[in-house]
Amino acid sequence: MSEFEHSPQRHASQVELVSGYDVERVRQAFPILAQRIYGKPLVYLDSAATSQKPQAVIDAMSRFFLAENANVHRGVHYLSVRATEAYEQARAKVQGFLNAERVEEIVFVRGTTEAINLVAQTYGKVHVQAGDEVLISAMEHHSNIVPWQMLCEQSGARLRVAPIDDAGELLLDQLERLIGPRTRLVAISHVSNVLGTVNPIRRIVELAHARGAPVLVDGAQAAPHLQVDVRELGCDFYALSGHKMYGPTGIGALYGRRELLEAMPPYQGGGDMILSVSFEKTLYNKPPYRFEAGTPNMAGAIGLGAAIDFLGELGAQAIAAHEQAVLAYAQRALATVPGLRLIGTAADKVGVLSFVLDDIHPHDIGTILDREGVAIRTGHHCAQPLMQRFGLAATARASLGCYSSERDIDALVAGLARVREMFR
Ligand code: C6P
Repeated sequence: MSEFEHSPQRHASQVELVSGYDVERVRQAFPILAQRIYGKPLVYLDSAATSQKPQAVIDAMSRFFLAENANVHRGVHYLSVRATEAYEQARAKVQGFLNAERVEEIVFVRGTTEAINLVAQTYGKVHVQAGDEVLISAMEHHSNIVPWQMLCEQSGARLRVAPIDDAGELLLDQLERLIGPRTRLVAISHVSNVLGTVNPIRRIVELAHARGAPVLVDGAQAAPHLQVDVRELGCDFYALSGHKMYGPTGIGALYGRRELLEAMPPYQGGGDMILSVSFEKTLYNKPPYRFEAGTPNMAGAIGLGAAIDFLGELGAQAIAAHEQAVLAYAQRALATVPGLRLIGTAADKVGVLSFVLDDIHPHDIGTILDREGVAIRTGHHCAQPLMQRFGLAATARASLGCYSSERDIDALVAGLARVREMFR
């Protein structure tokens, strides 16, 4: 037992009883988790930065390179046709995952960052003029701030910011007041990467649509944890990253409502985004190809498709129930650590636990935990304005995935005891 009240034994196996979810079996699907770090079992609590990859995703990608690799949409030969089918099948899997109405509404991109930049530089360029406004929130990741700042600088528009309270919840009445006749777009995270807060997207969409403003949702941190249904949310754009949802890096998706995508100019110029090119005039391809210039990340898309299959096999609800149980266990356990303050205590949140511990620098916490085999992220988490809102330069952040267990939390709490010992 650690120096704290927290007793690992007392809570053991509660999670399994709550959700009937076999986390040990889930862990076996992730070969990387079996290794030891500095002679200690790896405790991976950094899934919000990037998730680990199940064998099924690794296999799907190597199968592609071993047996299917060829350029897509370009060749008449067997492999090219096969690669094209696999790539387009992956698009259909993303469509199913998001419950989008049409497969043409899914654009493959590098990740959430590129998806948001794409919307800012296409939809935004057309619709946002001098004097207009783009509304974001105080809890956004830099990826959902900087592209809008750039657009505002280019267009002379104004960036407005909806505030949050001390728990890390959006102040909806203030957000509502900030949506005015000049609001051309509301861009908001579904889930905060620092606080774990789940934002009430449906309600925000209602408020924005009532004033004629479309809504882009940054779904980077929601897609791995929640059942996402873009039609139920009613949003106009939804961005996600493959690597945070057990897929590979370098691939992500932008959902855009068909009418909006069809009216948007291209993002980048090059191969595959055209119907015809002459030196006098180029005719652009239809969505989604209009937005996918150049040879795409084919293996990445196929890996993302395999990740979606993996998530589907586990079941979004089962994953959410499991992660909520581990989150509750972690909240109880961390409450026993003297001097620890959680940042982000929203009623509706996912398994992201940001904290500060006395006046110990988060980097020191991260470094000491690392030697115990415990991987967390420390720093500003690419959300500097949010850090400023809480008067902090940095936090330590432990984040959960479908493979996280009570044992990981026990190791974290034991590691924090070690941190405190070293700073006594
Ligand atoms: N957050 C984190 O440790 P990319 O890098 O494009 O895959 O995702 C960007 C991004 C956008 N929005 C949110 C809410 C995010 O959390 C992230 C990535 C990681 O929190 C890396 S900074």
